[in-house]
Amino acid sequence: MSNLTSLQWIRTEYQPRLPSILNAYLSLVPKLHPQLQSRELEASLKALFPLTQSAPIITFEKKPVQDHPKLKIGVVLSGGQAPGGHTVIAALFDAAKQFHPDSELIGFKNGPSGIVKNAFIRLDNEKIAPFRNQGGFDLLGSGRTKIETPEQFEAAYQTVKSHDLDGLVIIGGDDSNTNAAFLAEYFAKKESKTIVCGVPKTIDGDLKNDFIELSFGFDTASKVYSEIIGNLLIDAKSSAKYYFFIKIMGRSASHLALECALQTHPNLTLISEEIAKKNQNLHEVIEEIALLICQRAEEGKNYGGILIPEGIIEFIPDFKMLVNELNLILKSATSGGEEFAALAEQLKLSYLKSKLTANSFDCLLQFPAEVQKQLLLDRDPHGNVQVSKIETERLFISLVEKRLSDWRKEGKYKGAFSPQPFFCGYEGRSALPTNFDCNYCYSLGILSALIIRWKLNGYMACINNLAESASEWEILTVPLCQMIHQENREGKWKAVIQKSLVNLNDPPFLSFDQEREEWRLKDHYCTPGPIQFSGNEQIADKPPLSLLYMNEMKQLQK
Ligand code: FBP
Repeated sequence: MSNLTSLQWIRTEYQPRLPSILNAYLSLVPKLHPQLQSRELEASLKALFPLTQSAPIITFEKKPVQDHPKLKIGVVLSGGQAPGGHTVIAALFDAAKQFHPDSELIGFKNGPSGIVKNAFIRLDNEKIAPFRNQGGFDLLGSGRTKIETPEQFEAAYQTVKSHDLDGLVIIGGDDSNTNAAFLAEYFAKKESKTIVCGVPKTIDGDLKNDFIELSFGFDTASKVYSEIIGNLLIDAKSSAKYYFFIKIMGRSASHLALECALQTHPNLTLISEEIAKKNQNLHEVIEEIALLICQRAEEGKNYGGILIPEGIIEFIPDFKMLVNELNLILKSATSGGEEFAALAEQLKLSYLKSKLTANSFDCLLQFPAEVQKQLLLDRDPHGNVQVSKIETERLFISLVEKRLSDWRKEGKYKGAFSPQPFFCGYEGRSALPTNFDCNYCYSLGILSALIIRWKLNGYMACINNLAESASEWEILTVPLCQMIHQENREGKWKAVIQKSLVNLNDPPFLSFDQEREEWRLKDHYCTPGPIQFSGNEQIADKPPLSLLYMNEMKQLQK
């Protein structure tokens, strides 16, 4: 018996819209991009990518093509879920079969570790059909293993060789695509026939650069969160007694929080990148929230909504310092004698007092016991704190409560404060993808198949002009190493694809900045409502506002 609901079934039948140029993709052949040229890499990057460094930026043109070869393609879903991953896979399958009916697609299971361990499933129409345009990554599973050691690279090579793959498609974020660039170089060195192609995925929206306008999944996640936030804001106004402290997912960058703010107009939205720029410490951030609550109370409004980006703790200087110091202490404790882990609970704080700087220890002491525990326990495989597990919304509530109670004693605050924490997180990553994400992902899947068909090793599939309707979208493929730069991570230089943070000079932030004063005391709440899949195209196919604002700027610059 099927587990699909009626809506899910209907979505499996959705026919994604394609950029006009992709309608005839069987007659497309690569050509040098007429305007964009690869930049010359700096010496240290040239040394890392001797074989793939000078690849040009490519687009496609229509030309008669006699026939196409049979293709064997491997695909992997890497990192956090993002709505649309299954649609990329469905498109890859459809295009490979269109190129040649005997083409094959295999899926590596549970992320990049599936490539290393050669854990895979064969994908056919029957397996893919119920996953068309569905959320989540459950067709293959996902994982965060990085292919880093020489043994892992060799194992990956042996895997693709054993399957005689023409191409390997890595659907992932900045780290996974950095990995894809290195795998492409490794396979080239081995003179492997397998070419590697990247697809830009992450709800966080931070895989963005001169060539990538947006990663897939951002649109759906922001719409899922905006629906919830809009509802909460109207609830706050209706009962007039709650303050919702809403944490918005996004490991580092605040793109999702900013998009949701533009969609719903909460009373206050913290933007991590702005906090870092102003060098605001935790005390100042808490003061800003408490002041808002105080001013609203003076107008008789003891309710409201505040958005907090998930990654904020890494942008508030004193908080960041504490987290960095804890990361170092806990890392050495686990790789060394597991000193810290072995300590009895009641001794842990005094141990930390002896190791942390005085400022960091004071910072830790301000936090509720539960948040202290979260900061101390959970580390990701790279030894860093897992920001999605820190309940910043509760932490902020508790610190704001303290500040308001001090002000109450001083006679500065007379309101009622009844806070409610809320986390907009995992539910956004596996929702049914919007039409925008379905159209975008199907186009990305077809472009990836073209990249493999024409043996373009080490390329990222890029679709641009996304603010316009799908038929107007443009396609190009860019060498992954063009997106890589050297970054200082914990004192060591690493070649990585840069995470794109919110740019405070770009139109999405500027228009938020222009309007936010109005949203503080007056209630300009908006309810975007649930995602629409049909009906008025202005609603059902609407791209994210951030994209529309960026596009307005580009149009003006033309
Ligand atoms: P990706 O960058 O891999 O797409 O993942 C993003 C994300 O959803 C973040 O927003 C969040 O902080 C993190 O994953 C949560 O990771 P986990 O699934 O390991 O809890």
